[in-house]
Amino acid sequence: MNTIDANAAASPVGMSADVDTPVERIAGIGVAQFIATYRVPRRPVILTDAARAWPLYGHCTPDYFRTHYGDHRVRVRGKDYRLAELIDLLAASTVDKPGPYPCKFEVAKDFRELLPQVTPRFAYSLPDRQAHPLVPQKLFQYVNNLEIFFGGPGGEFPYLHYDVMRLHAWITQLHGDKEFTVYAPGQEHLLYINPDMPWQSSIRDHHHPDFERYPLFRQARAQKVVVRAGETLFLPCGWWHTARSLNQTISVAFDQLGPDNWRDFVGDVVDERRRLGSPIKALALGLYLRVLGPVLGLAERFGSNRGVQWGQR
Ligand SMILES: O=C(O)CCC(=O)C(=O)O
Ligand SMILES: [Fe+2]
Repeated sequence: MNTIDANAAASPVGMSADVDTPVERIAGIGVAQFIATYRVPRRPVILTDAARAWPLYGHCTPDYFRTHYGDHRVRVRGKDYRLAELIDLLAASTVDKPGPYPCKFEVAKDFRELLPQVTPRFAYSLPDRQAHPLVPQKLFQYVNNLEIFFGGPGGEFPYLHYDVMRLHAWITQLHGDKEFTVYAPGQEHLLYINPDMPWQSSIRDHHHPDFERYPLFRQARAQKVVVRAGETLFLPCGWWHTARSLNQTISVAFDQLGPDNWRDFVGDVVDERRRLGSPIKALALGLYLRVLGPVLGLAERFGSNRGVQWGQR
C-alpha cells in the first residue's frame, strides 16, 4: 500500500478527485464554493471550522462525559457498561492492548439530550434527502442518523469500506486525533471487495495486511489523513476508508444523500435488490427513484430538504 503525506500541502483548486491530490485543510469557505470545489468533484477535504457553532465544540472531553453522562448505560458488542467505566477502559487502551473500538452510539437514541449540542447541521451537508417522505425509509433501516464514537489509542475500525448506499460521510473530531486512510474510488479491483457486501473489503486485519494473501492490495494507493480535535472530514460518496484512534477520541458522524450522489445511491440500492434475488422489485424501485430524483431536485431549488436537523427519521 503506497501512502503519501496527506497533510503536507494544499493542492491547486480545480484538480480532479484522485488519490494523489492531498486532502486540504480549509476554513471559511462559502457553501456554493464548497459544493463546486469539493462536493460535486468528489474531493475529500478537512473543514477546520464547520462544527464551530455547535455548543459542544471546544469542551467535549472524556471528563465532560464522565461528569455529565457517567451513569449512562451503554452497550458495546453485547456487553453493558456505565459510560464512565467505558471511558476508563478507553483511557487504558494501548496499541498492544486496545480497548473496544468503535464504541459508537446513535445520538438520537442513546444521548438524546446531546442533540441540541451538536446542532446546527452544517449547511455544507444540505440538502439531505434521507428523511424525505417520498424516499422509502426502509432503505435506511441500518443507517444511523447521527452517531457518536468513543475511542482509545490503538482502536482500529474493523473493516475497509465506503459508507453504505454511497452516502457522503461527515466525521467531526470533537476530541483527540484520528487517522483516516482513504482510497479513491476506481481501485475496487485491488481491494478484495466482499461479494455479499460490496461496500466492504474482505481483507482481514486490513491495518496490517498480509500481502501474500492479498497481493493486489499492495498496489492500492491510499492517503493517510489525521483529523484533529475540532476538525471535520468530508468523505465523498464511494471513497473507501478506514480509521484508527491515535489517542482518546470523541467523534460525531453522519451521512448525506444529496442531489449530487443520488444517481450513485440509486445504483447501489438497485444492485442490492438484485443481489437479494428480487429483479422485479429492483427494476420498479430503480424506476421510481430515477423519476423521484429530478422531482426532489426541483423542490430543492425552492428550499426543500434544507431544514433537516437530527433525529428526524
Ligand atoms: O471513525 C471511525 O472509526 C470510522 C467511522 C466510519 O467510517 C463509519 O462509521 O462509517
Ligand atoms: Fe465510514
